Amino acid sequence: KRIVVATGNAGKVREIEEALSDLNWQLDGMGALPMPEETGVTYEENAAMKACAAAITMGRTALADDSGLEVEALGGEPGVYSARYGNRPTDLDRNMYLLERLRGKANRRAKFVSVVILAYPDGHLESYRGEVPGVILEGPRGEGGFGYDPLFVPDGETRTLAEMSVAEKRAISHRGRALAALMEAHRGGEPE
Ligand code: ITT
Repeated sequence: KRIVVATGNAGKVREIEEALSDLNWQLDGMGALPMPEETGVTYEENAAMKACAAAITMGRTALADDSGLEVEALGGEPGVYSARYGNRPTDLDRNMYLLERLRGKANRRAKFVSVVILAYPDGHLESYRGEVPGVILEGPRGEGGFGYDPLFVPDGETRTLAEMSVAEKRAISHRGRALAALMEAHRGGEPE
């Protein structure tokens, strides 16, 4: 009934709290808990490392998300390296870098991927994955969301993820889908 949300990303916290609000779980932040270095080469590895580190340190069930943007014309980059793409320090710098890398490329197709892992204190893990396909614009639109949201229009939509409310983004996004699968698995149940 109480879980630690193991992320230092305020945008993720907002989306996770909104998505899981129907579950009867108390979601706690990490406080000053340091996050492990993300040395994995898959979302699953990195999400498991973050969730396990928090579960072990806090002695409680922990939830972590590892996610990224995979751009076709860039061979799937930045993928698991999305948070530090081009060594650029801010979301804005990384968005500009992505636009530079895509300049002149006709294929603007991309997808977001999210892997959400619940780690229990006994070492048991549950893993959920969600994806959303779409296209990268030539410039940013919208003030909401975080990361690459201002550049990304999901298939079937006209607005970027940054032009949507948290609830609208949740209904179609990679993280929303992963969290919906988690909710489905826990309907009526408790995490510990
Ligand atoms: P934590 O590890 O503390 O959770 P982080 O931001 O470092 O936070 P990741 O390592 O999973 O998280 O990196 C994911 C990056 O991918 C994130 O920083 C964004 O640049 C991008 N990203 C992931 N989900 C996104 C979303 O919903 N909208 C926009 N960009 C997203």
